[in-house]
Amino acid sequence: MAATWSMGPGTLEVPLSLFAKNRDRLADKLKSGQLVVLQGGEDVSHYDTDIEYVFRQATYFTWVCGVREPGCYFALDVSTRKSYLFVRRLPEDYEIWMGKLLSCDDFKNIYAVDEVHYVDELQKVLKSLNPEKLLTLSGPNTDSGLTAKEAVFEGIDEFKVDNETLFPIIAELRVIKTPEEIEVMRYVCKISSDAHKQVMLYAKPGRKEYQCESVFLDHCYRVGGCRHVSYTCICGSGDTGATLHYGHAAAPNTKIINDGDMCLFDMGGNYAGYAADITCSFPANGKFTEDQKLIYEAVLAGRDAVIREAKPGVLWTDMHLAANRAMLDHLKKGGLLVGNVEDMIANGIHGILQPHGLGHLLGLDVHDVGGYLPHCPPRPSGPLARLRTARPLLANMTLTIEPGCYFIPRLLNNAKNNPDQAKFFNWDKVDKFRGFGGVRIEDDVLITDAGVENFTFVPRTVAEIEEHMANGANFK
Ligand SMILES: [Mn+2]
Repeated sequence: MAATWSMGPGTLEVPLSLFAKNRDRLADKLKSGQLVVLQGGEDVSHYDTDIEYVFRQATYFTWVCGVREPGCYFALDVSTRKSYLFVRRLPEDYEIWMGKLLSCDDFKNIYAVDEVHYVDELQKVLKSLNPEKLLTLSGPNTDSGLTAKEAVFEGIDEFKVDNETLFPIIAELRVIKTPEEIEVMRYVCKISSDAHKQVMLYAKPGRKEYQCESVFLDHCYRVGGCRHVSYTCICGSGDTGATLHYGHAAAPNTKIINDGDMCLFDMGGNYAGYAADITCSFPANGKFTEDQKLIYEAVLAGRDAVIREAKPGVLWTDMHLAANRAMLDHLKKGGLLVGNVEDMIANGIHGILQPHGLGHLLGLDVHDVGGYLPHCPPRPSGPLARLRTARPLLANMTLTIEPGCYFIPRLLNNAKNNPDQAKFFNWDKVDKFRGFGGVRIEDDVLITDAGVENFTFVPRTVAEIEEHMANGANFK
């Protein structure tokens, strides 16, 4: 029986017990007589053509069984703890175009589940297990507002179906990572860190942003076996660094990097479904100006405050404010802001300079699930409403810490026209930063009993970045 999955020599061997443990944790929370049924993702065509997107599995499905192909169902019988995978019954032709047809026994070995049947046997097999109830998955993703796709199959109306019980339980289990999951996260963050370091050595004035993106993709895939990145790469430089979701189809990282630009590169690999999400900001020419140093170190002060203070029991909303305070204080000392930092916060100055939240849960989804489950603090109103969670931290959560400072023309203009906000800015200085873009520092961390374990290994201080870009020093 295959005990692991990997992308070959030199890449991480992921034990299939990772998924078995997730199933055990789930069964522990459920009752005898309940039968969990999940439907995996389907192939998606490019519009009306016969070309398909490279398949990516639904993340709840990955969590429970790690199955990497489309068109499957999965069932977990809570009474016996037995796992059932249902795969497509493929035509003989498949073998001509796609490779050897695998038997159910082959799949059993590949995914280490108890039984494998074809999807057309699903209703019959589930019936034979005589469950009191089927538990299907339905619930809101609080980042996207979309709903998890509930399992449906022919003959499901012959069962008693409960689509409410499963979602909050499985989402909460996903928030707390097991040692096996943490090992995968460490790996994908290390690969992504190394890829960022390669990008920093490659980037220079005259190169295009997308060429830097390409170096990142190459390292993650060629060295780390990451076939996917976790989200569209954001490769801003100079003023494009102030566009928070730069890199999309209408702004595809095409600017030429100029001497004097700050680069803001937000990119993360994906391995075995698990996501990294790392941002590095650095001067394109390898040497910080005084202005760049001021903004960079203000953001770094925010990052450092959270790394210092984060631990189980601490509220994420408080961490957000701690980062904001440290940043505003640094900018005040640098002469960009004037007045009392608490007054600045009361008047929303932090939301002008950093319109996004401090960070988010991280896992199989880059914005991972569980931010606002029914038992958690609700989404705050006002300036903290953009936070993707307001939860107290728990040991074995994985999150990003990503404070930033941006000079976004529209927000600066709003502040200038608002007397309650305008008074906190030294406009003679601040106006000179229009076109600067922004700085974000994003680390991926594990909350431990003692505090924080940082999975991110990139040059972070001004001295480390300059040293790395000058000499390629290898930060471990
Ligand atoms: Mn992020």
